[in-house]
Amino acid sequence: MGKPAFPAGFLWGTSTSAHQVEGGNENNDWSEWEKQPGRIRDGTTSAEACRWWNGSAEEDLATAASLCQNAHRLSVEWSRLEPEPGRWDDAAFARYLRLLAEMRRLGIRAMVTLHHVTLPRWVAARGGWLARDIVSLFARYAEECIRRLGGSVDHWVTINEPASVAGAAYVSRYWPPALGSVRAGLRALGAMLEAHAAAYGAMKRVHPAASVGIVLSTPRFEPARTGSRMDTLICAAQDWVFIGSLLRALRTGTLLPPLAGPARPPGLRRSLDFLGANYYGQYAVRFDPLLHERLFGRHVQEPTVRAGECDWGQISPEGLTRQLVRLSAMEVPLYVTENGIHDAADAIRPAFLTDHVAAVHEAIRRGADVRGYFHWSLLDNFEWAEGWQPRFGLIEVDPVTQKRTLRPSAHLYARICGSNGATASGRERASQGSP
Ligand code: IFM
Repeated sequence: MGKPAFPAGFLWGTSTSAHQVEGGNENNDWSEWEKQPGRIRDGTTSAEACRWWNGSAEEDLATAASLCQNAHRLSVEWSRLEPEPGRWDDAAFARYLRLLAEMRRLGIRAMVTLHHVTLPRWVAARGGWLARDIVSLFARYAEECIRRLGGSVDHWVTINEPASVAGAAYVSRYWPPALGSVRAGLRALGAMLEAHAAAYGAMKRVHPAASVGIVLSTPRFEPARTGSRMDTLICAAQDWVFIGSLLRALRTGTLLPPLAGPARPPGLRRSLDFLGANYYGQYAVRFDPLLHERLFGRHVQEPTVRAGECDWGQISPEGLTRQLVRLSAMEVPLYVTENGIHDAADAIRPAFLTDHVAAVHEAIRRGADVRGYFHWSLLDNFEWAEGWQPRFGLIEVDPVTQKRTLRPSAHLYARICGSNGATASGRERASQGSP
């Protein structure tokens, strides 16, 4: 291993989300959806997931601690905490408090996300992110969470990947409510930004010193053909809708087209104590006049990170460096809140991991204020419409027997975490069987 290279206090962890790992979530918008034929590619459901709700969370996080991780990003499930409008479930809050206390005991810092894909059934029935009162409902939920859990949480994320949710659930029909409407998607995205701002304000009124941010999906978009003006134009348009317009809105407080909603949502400007970036890869964008629902751009990169129809892009650590350097213009601390690859055999992951950690280091060297790296994921889990087929875990999980098996990358990552990010040498990567 090389010499430790990251700033003191750097967070080294992994990410999960409630519905993907808890099991037994029967009161949100995925509960019925995932049981409908054809919704989940491999026919599986979240079912017991990784049994985190029933005690396995503590065991898995103890494993994470033994692997030198000092942080974990998890989400709380709104449908458990507020199963009916305005009714808070004390037992559910107590369950999360127990988990957070155990994390503290294990020396694991907590980053907690309030909304990670799922909505309570009753919110979905009102229209989800298109509901008339969604902004105040979300702010009320955020306020209750910080009141009850605030003392145990280091960093709060309001919303995970708003543009992915708007795209998959409102523009396309891949996730519920499957509206298939560009207009609905843009309204939903605007509402999520408004809700983020309202939640930020509500949380800061309760705990002014709380660290509150948002997590964006930040793939890199590149024109497929260098020199093609149309590819370049469409690529810039996709980047604007997916990332650029959100960054602009968060920095200036103004929603510019095509985002829909009030021009200046109250409290949006500077509603960030940090920014989280989820990064999986890079898309090569090629102009296609027939693909209007994808802004006339087809993604034509080599399918290095694909499962079924879902493509996480082409592996590009350099893309991560460039995105982090770009995000530093936001002038808030940055966290890589997700980065990973589905690779059941763990053949590609070792090199992926070390190359992306090196890419984060390079971003820091170029001036980006990156304070942590969270690998997606600690363990295999329910990958939404792709079911259990994509295996993102450092720990392999058999969803039937619940048996855990550490993949070689879990040990490799432990060495990275334990040495505060010393870059793995080429020899080590070779011994992990990676290219
Ligand atoms: O599993 C998801 C996660 O819920 C959100 N970000 C991308 C991951 C991998 O697809």
